[in-house]
Amino acid sequence: MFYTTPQTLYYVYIILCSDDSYYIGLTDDLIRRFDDHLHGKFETCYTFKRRPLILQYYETIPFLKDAVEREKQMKGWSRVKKKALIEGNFHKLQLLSQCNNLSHHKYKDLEQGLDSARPQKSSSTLRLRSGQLSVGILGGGQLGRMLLQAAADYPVETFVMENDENCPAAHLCHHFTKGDITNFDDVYNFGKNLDALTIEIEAVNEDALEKLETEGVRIYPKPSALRTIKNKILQKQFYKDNEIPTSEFIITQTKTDLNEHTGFLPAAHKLATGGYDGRGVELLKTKDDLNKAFDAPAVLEKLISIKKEIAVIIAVADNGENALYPSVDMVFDNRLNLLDYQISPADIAEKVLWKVEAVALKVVKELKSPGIFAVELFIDMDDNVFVNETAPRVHNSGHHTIEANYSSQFDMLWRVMLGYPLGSTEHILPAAIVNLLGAEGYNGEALYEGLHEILQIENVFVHIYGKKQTKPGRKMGHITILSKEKQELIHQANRIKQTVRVVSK
Ligand code: AIR
Repeated sequence: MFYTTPQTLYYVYIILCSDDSYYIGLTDDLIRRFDDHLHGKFETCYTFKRRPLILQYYETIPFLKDAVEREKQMKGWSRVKKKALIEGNFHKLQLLSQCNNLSHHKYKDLEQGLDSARPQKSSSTLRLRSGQLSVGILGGGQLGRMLLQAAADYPVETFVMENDENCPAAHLCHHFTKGDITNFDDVYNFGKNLDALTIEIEAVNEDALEKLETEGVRIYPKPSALRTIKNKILQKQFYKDNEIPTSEFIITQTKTDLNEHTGFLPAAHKLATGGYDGRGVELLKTKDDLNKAFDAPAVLEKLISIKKEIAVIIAVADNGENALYPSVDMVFDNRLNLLDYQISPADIAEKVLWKVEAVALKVVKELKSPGIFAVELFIDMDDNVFVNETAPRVHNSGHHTIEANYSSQFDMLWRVMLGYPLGSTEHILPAAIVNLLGAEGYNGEALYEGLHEILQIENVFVHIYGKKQTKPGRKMGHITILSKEKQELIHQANRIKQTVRVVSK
């Protein structure tokens, strides 16, 4: 019987930095290492600051001792000599070496390209070879769908996991995986061969994300930031610990806990985890509403007399650079507790705007994570600013940016995840959006009424999310209106609300 021991291969490589200098390194996994350089893993290493980097040359060397020797040797070479090696100009190299240092012949493997250096199991090799990073999205709803629409413009291979193969994002990605985003194994297996992962809903398994992060998958937002935000109790505590203004709150574990806090009403009772789109929030105005309270861990937030609700979307790049979108006025449907329509830029005095932006920026800075964040804030009657809540992902309050801003929130997240420069957040035109919610009394296969009529209006854009089933209050789409005139935006928003209906067959 003949046994072979798997041989570890070492790679001595040369990277060209953006300032035209060369960096020489040694690794046993060329692809992963190159990726680490590209995406700033070596924050202290000077190559990171000199991005973008180009892998220029590598040699495959079977023994570590030889590889270390070779690395040392090449590090001592002049720039001209490195260049000759990269260009395969062996005549010049020979002259420069005066024929005494030709070890490159022994290990040269240029003809076969990157393939020859492919570690057996690394699926990222192929992707790098084709110049495409692979990025996964956990969740396949409308936010994932709009993210994928923007991805089509970038060199990226997209992956989506969701438990419904007919979800809004399923048919716009390159690879769909049916799975449970709250399950550790499903999330881990989905993410382990990806370069980067993002979320489009907070209810994902963050333990798996944490493990993936330690294994080198880049996660947007960082699992630590997600953990803080995902749980409303931790989120409120985070604001308090970082002296970020937020409404007063009490933590409750069971429904009966509330009996001790009737003096705190009127308040909003928010489930610690799992709520979104108006679900998981109950307004408790008086003692009589206590039966509506949640019998699970939750926060009871004192109601503020609100003049305005504002949202600010902020993008944060891997290197900490950030970009703020103009703030957005959010108008709520109190009955459904859902966003009714929104206008951007918000109509607020400059000094209040300054406060809003400063507070929103502080939230994002303290979260210490790259990604896209939506900070929702209240302005009270005295122009005090309070953070309501933060979402560590693309958000409903940024949908107008698709048409109204140079770089949309979706475009921006790709720039962040793929390591490109941040885009411009400037407005092209002021905008309003109206959410299309499933009409009361209709459950079943969705039908859209009134689209023909409203599409006759100048600068109106329809976004239907492709959800098969409608139900009362479900977010089924949104419509964007652009106009220089604020009155025109409000007028058209109301017209659209009265004209378009999502019913069922
Ligand atoms: N979403 C996530 N958090 C808040 C919102 N609105 C989006 C995501 C998610 C979808 O809503 O895109 O996948 C779920 O919508 P639905 O109607 O299927 O519950």
